[in-house]
Amino acid sequence: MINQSISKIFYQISEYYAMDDVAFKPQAYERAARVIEGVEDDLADIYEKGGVKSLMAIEGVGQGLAEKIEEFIKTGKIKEYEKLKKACPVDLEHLTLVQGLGPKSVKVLYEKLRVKTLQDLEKVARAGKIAKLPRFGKKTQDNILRGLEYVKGGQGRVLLGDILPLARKFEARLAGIKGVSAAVAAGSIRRRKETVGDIDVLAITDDSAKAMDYFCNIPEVEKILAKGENKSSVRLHNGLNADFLVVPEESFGAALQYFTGNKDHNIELRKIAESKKYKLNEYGLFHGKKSVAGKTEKEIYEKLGLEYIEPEMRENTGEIEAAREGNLPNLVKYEDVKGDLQMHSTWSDGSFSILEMAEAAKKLGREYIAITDHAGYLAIAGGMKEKKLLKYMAEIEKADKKISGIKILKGAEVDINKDGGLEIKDEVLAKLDIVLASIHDNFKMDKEAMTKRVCRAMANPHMDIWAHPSGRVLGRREGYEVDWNIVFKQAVKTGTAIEINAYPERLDLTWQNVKRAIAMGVKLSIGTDAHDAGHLGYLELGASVARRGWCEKKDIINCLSWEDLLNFLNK
Ligand code: DGT
Ligand code: CA
Ligand code: CA
Ligand code: ZN
Repeated sequence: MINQSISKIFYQISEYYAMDDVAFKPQAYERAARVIEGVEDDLADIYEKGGVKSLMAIEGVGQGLAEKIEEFIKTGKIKEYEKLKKACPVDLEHLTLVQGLGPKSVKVLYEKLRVKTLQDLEKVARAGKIAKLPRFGKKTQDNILRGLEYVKGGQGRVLLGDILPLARKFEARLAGIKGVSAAVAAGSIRRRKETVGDIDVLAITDDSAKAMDYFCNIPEVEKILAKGENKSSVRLHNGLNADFLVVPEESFGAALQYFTGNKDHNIELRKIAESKKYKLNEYGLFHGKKSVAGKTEKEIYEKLGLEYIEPEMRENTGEIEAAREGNLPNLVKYEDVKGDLQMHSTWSDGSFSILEMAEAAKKLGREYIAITDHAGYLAIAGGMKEKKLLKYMAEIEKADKKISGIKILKGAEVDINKDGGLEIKDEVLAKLDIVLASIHDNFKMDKEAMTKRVCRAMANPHMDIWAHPSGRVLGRREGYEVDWNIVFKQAVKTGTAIEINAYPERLDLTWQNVKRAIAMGVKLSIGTDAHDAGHLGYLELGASVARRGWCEKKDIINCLSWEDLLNFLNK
């Protein structure tokens, strides 16, 4: 599959042109890079079947870009990229991961200090050399050092959204092998943690050797690290390790429990077992030598005097106590989420038309969606002002009339300005069905000022949802600081919902804050923030954050019926 390589190169070309403020090209390359990331078929196959023309059928790919793709397929290189890279030979892919380091700063750091890699960057920052550069200063240097720590901390982990499809592929393929009666990806994937360190797959089979051979030879494997009778470890081409374990049927529940974790949850369970004179391990729950449970997780929890705890909640943050007291929440189910409340179209920085997004959402079974293109000053993202916004609303109404079986809300994602004002006039906001508001600039305000900014925005009666609340981007930046207590109180008081952004690198509100928010009575909303029809499937990632944060149906406005949702929005 060459799509990923081409997408990466296009992103970098985009950044190279952004270094020099070239017009249009950065946006064109970035958009194509994003679309290509989501294309399911191999570009090489598409090209083989229909040549440059068929590549041009891809959204955002015109003749020029299609020819670049052709060049890569034929020669393994793109000359334009090689030229740019030669002029500024830096590790753009990783350097731009550091918060606050845009392409332009990367260029200056290369020209003045010869910074090419993350290691170089760390060296000059620690030596205090960045602080001495004009327009950088000590504060920027400190920020770069903090950003570096964050990037390093995330290295070796991948986003759940990137790995879940692969984990499911493994499960399905293994389940199709003769003799295999169950195959489940356990570990952090089963708990739906936002980032994943490795893939842990368990299976029951009556032919262990066959399953092991199969697993060690799947096309994704780069190298076999260890191969045994019941356990193997491999390294995948994507850099992750995968562990594969075969367990007997009577121990499956115990193994699944053990390898789902997390570790702290397991340690607590083991303590409870000991207090009841049992012994708990990956083979079962034992009384002396006698197994008293092990086939299913349920019977293990039961024997320990606990209600069954869903995997997403197993983080040792109070779930065991709640299970003992019969106080677990009635956790929201994935299928309870009826609609998607944030997505973008070609009216701002999305890749698909309003109708195309609606059709794709309908195919996925959504009952309603909100189209929420950027409005305000975010020019890079095609932010609309009032006049265009009115035309856009008419277009949504048209699409809504045209399509049946799914309802479309007229929405917008409006910029919150530095003072907490919304960047669109109230009289126009009043015409929208749903108003999301979010922070896209001035991230580095101090906590108090940021808290005031958000509270003031929420006080605007037109604002329905605060979108991607902390602004965190996994592996890139931690998110800004607000006083969550104050903000949650204000959300309740003003009836503003807070978003769980389902985009794989955001998953923000974080599950930890979800838990605090709903305990205070805050209502939450889930939005995929899709910029491409291929992103609409992320909704389940948002639901997984809700489940990790102990949400019930009543906490999530996407679980409301269409009528009740309208009532909520009209309040
Ligand atoms: P990851 O892979 O870093 O995203 O996180 P996990 O949770 O998948 O961790 P991993 O793959 O190291 O181990 C899988 C599970 O195995 C883990 O969630 C709990 C269990 N486990 C691993 N090491 C220990 C241990 O030392 N004690 C106990 N009780 N359980 C362990
Ligand atoms: Ca793992
Ligand atoms: Ca593991
Ligand atoms: Zn946004």
